[in-house]
Amino acid sequence: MEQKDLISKINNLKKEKNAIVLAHTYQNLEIDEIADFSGDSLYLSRQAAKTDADVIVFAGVYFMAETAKILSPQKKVLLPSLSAGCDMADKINLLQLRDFKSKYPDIPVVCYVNSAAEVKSESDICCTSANAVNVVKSLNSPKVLFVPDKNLGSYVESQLDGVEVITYPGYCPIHHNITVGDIKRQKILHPDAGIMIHPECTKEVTALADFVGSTTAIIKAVKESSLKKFIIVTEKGVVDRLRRDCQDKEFVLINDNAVCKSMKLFHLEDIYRSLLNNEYEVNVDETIAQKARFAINRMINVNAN
Ligand code: CIZ
Ligand code: SF4
Repeated sequence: MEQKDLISKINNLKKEKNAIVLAHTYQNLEIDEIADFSGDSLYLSRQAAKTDADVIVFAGVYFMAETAKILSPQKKVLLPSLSAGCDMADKINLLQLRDFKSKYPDIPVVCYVNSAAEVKSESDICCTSANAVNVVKSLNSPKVLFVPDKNLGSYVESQLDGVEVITYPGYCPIHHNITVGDIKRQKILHPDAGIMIHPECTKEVTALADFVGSTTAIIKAVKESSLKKFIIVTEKGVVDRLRRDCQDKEFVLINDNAVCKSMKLFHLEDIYRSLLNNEYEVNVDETIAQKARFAINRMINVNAN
């Protein structure tokens, strides 16, 4: 089927089923053609919470679809493939969280949204990379536990005076495997480029940044900058969108491995099939959902302040 026919079939099905498509910034660019909302996980969770659609197709990874379901329990939430997992979220389960908490009793737990629903359900508050510093600050606690991303946790600590962030040893392999050598090599090749780094990278890497921020913050900073060239140190989807939206500027992806396979699973055909056959419905046990909803809503309220 030609792309334009596929797009029109998807749009018809969306109308027929009162469905919306949410697309994460790391998705294949073609998904934006039919997405109602495209952006980072914080933005998409806000859209999931306030939509009056009956069906949400999540073009993202499993924890994002779970978060949408938690926020909109009466809606049908579809993920076009159940293999779209997140290696970072898989680094901690409920038992590991309980074990971590038992070593540091009475310290609030901040849980990066890149985690399973049951991990969120036993955390005090969630955060995303866009609001992690504000979320930790909002707790007014001299110590916090931060799961599962040790890199984001240590970045947050570096941004706050007098707060100890005790991190769980998880990480995103895509970001964690980017090295100081990668940055130095690209800097030699592109000495005039701004270096824009995601805080899921190690602290040795973020130390070399001109700017550190979430995907949305990086995109905004690039658009506002007078520089013409940037080395982008996060997942490839960000570079794809910047090349599409800022054609007067030049973008270098840090290396060819900065590609999240789970995020690239979906093409327009998959969105069509998902809508047509209601594949695959994501559900969260209501007892877990209720507790996780509290942690997610608490985050959403912090960021709205
Ligand atoms: O929060 C998100 O959407 C992710 C996974 C990255 C970012 O910085 O936006
Ligand atoms: Fe998870 Fe990393 Fe992929 Fe993001 S880029 S979805 S953190 S594995």
